[in-house]
Amino acid sequence: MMAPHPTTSRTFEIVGAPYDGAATLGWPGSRYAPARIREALAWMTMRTEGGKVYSLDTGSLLDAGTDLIIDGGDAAIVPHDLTQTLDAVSSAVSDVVKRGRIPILLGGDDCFLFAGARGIHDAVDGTVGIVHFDAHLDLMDESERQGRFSHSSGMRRSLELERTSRDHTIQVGLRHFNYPSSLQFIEQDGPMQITALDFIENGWRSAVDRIIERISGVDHVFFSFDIDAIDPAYAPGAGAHEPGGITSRDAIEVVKALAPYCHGFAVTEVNPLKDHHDLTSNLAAYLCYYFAVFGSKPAVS
Ligand SMILES: [Mn+2]
Repeated sequence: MMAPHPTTSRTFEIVGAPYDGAATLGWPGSRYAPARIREALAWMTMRTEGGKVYSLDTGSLLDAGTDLIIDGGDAAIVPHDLTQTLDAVSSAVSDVVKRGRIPILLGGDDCFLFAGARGIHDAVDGTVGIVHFDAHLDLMDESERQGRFSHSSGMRRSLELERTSRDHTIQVGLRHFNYPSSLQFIEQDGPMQITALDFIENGWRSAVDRIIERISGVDHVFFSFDIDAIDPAYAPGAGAHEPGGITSRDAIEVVKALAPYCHGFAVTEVNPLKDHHDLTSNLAAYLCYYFAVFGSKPAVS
């Protein structure tokens, strides 16, 4: 796989999207997540000394200078207008990419799967693949209740972007039940899938291998993580509770392994109103921090 950038180290920039107006099913509350995740992230970044952090997982010092993660603030969301909000978030993500940085998008509900994918897509030439962790398909086309843009249609809308490569796109963590019409779409035009059951039976290493194989050859990779991919026992602060998900350790290992291949990251649907003692915001912050620390050097082919 091509090294994503000519530089040897990469800088990450946070884009906050404190908006949950597209959570037309499930619970609202993810508008409060960016602030909580930032607060939790400060607990992690304080351990940097001389531009390094001691990784207990690897037993080594890793680069984590003060410029590893820059907080670019919140996108100029327009709470009463979903279209303007999606445009503002896509534009903020595009601006980060054009500055040569890797966006870390903090939702907000999962409508930002699409806004994030479009932001990267519109800022780069070449093909874009999407790694989408979620309990849900997000393949809704259009419905009377949810319209065309919502937290249930982000993958469907992302696949419609001109240079999104379905063949380099994969959904992971799926479980339970969905509409029969979704199966029809998946069989005809859908991305590859690793269900939560498959992930748990075969382990995170198998999932990582299959994801890397899937994204090999694409020019840019957007990694979007709906927190409900993780079991509610580990991540109770979500937009819906879907038991039978992956563990927090699984999620961390996947993020560590995939980060060097990715050109953007998003964590969506963290819901402080359903959380217990910020467990989920804290986990989301760790996913962002692992993404930056382990993704600070691009993958080399
Ligand atoms: Mn979901």
